[in-house]
Amino acid sequence: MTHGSATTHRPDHTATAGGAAVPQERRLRTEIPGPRSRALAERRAAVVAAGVASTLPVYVDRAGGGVVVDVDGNSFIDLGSGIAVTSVGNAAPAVARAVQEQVGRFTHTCFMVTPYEEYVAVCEALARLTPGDHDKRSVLLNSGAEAVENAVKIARRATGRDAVVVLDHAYHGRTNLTMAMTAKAMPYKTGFGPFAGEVYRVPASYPLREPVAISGEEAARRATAVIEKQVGADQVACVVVEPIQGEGGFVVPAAGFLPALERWCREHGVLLVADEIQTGFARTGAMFASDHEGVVPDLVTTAKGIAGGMPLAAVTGRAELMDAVHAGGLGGTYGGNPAACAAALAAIDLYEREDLAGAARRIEALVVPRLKALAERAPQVAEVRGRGAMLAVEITRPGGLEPDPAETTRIARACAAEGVLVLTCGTYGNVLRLLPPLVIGEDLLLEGLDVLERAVLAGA
Ligand code: PLZ
Repeated sequence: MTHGSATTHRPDHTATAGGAAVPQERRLRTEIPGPRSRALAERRAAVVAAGVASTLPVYVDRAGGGVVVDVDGNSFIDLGSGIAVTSVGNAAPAVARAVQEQVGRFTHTCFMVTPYEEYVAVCEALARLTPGDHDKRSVLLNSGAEAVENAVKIARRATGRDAVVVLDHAYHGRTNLTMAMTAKAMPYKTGFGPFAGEVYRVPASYPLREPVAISGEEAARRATAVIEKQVGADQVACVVVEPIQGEGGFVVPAAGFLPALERWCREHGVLLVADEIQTGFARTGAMFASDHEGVVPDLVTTAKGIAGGMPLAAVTGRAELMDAVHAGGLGGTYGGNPAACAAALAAIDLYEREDLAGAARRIEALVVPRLKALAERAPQVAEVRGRGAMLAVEITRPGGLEPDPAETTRIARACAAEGVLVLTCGTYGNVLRLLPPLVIGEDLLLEGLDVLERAVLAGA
């Protein structure tokens, strides 16, 4: 079965991986997973820890543009981008070239030992692109969780306060502090405690699941009232929010929720930390999701899309807060690794020069009407939501709000069997999320939607 996808937004980005062309097509050559992937699964079972799970156990040979090709020659339409990472396309030629050039000069010195320009240049780009035109400073790290940990360190040092406030449905990582900040027990926390202290959870804004519709301002008041009663505003170092909740279900808060939280934080000397690790870098149709409502966080955490697939993360914030930390208080052996920085500079150049935020908005304009029409025909689709190329459908038992994770998994598996990679998420495991590379060809994207539609309707 071969479906060519001739038209792409940017054929330039979809053409190569490791120097060879990756045809932009959905192509199934074997059963899924195929024999080579099954053989690798056997080797894996003998040596890889069982706690590391894979959504779609096909082993990857190459990837580029909007497709992932496995070792059996099957080519999948990629609607996941490795969880919102390869937004500029997988192995984007400009990113691959920048990394190759960099690792040929030096692979590592440790910025804390002998510094280099690439780290500085990434911090310059972050100062320019993150919300707000105040003076900013950044620290570079390796993973999203590490960025969140460091944002909390900085917030505590800068305010002299201990308490950290997070929301229901939040996801912030898998390290000890970020597990405490993450809401969902299974699979992230169960059996892994005791957790870090001084982390307090308050209600989020989840419009579909409000018993009675409330405004964003009311939802923010509900949250801040809990903080004031149960924690004390003057004890709080920071409130950490994902502007659109990611792993928790692509939950877009009611309009006004984030600005109201921002105002409350300012009034009480509490830092607002926007965790833009999943939403950042053009994904939602703006450079950062905070931009949609003009929210200017004190600290922003970024990772994922920042470096086109290389491991890099950052905390960027107001100069006076960032610089409240003593010299030597922030760092790590690999933070801001030169190859990752070179990748980030190439990826950031693509976001800006190719207007990938505009590409994300075009994806939204293409996909949302299709999903809304699907919702009319499929009673298990309770809601279509999201922004830009961060879109989702929530799946419930028809006629109500009871989550249906089994139906959600069925749909994702049916898509995979037809050559389309779709991820799930949600506190209740009942959300299908679409995170296509922003450079995906339009034909390929529409073909992916056709497959998704058929998979949903098969259960309607
Ligand atoms: N904050 C908002 O989305 C990572 C997690 C996948 P790391 N999300 C994908 C999984 O099951 O581990 C994420 C995020 C937000 C923080 C993180 C953590 O980023 O780079 O995975 O540490």
